[in-house]
Amino acid sequence: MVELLHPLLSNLNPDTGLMDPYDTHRQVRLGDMPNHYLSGHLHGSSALNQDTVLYEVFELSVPEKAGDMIPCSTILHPGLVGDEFFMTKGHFHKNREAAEIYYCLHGEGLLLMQQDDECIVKQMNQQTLIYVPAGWAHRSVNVGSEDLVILAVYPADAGHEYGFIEKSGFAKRIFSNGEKGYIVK
Ligand code: M6P
Ligand code: ZN
Repeated sequence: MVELLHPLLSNLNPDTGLMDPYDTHRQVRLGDMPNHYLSGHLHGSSALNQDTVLYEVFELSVPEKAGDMIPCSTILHPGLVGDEFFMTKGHFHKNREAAEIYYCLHGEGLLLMQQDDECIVKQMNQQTLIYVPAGWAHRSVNVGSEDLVILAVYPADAGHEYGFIEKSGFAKRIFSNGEKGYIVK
């Protein structure tokens, strides 16, 4: 017999990204990303340390089966590792047929999407909606001075595959231009 899920309700604050209630809250720290930034970790007089929280994800738990969808908020804090802006790890979906919807609620960011040799960079500001088609790896980057807050919705059976990106990165990286802007390289 198919077990029906009951409707779920949460309050998602568009400015802070906090969800109430939520089922899971994940904090990703600099120490969790040893291979993602070009400059490595800690150098110079950086105020960062291994425990610095770069981003947080609040999620409602949904059974990981086809047909269901997972709603989550991401709060990507502002900052730099070396001269690269704080970013998410980035991932493919294990299920390459699973797409994803991003809706930016607050802040200024970029969404990198990559498939084979193609890497596309789209700007995200409050109210930007981006459809990430199936098969494209995706990574968010905060290029602003405030938290970047995103609502993402994706198929519950999508799964996250981090290995390829951790090893090979994205074809484009986002650096500070030393003032308030960014450079794509
Ligand atoms: C978005 C969604 C989540 C993802 C999160 C952080 O909220 O895409 O599925 O977990 O960003 O990104 P990552 O998993 O790449 O660290
Ligand atoms: Zn995803």
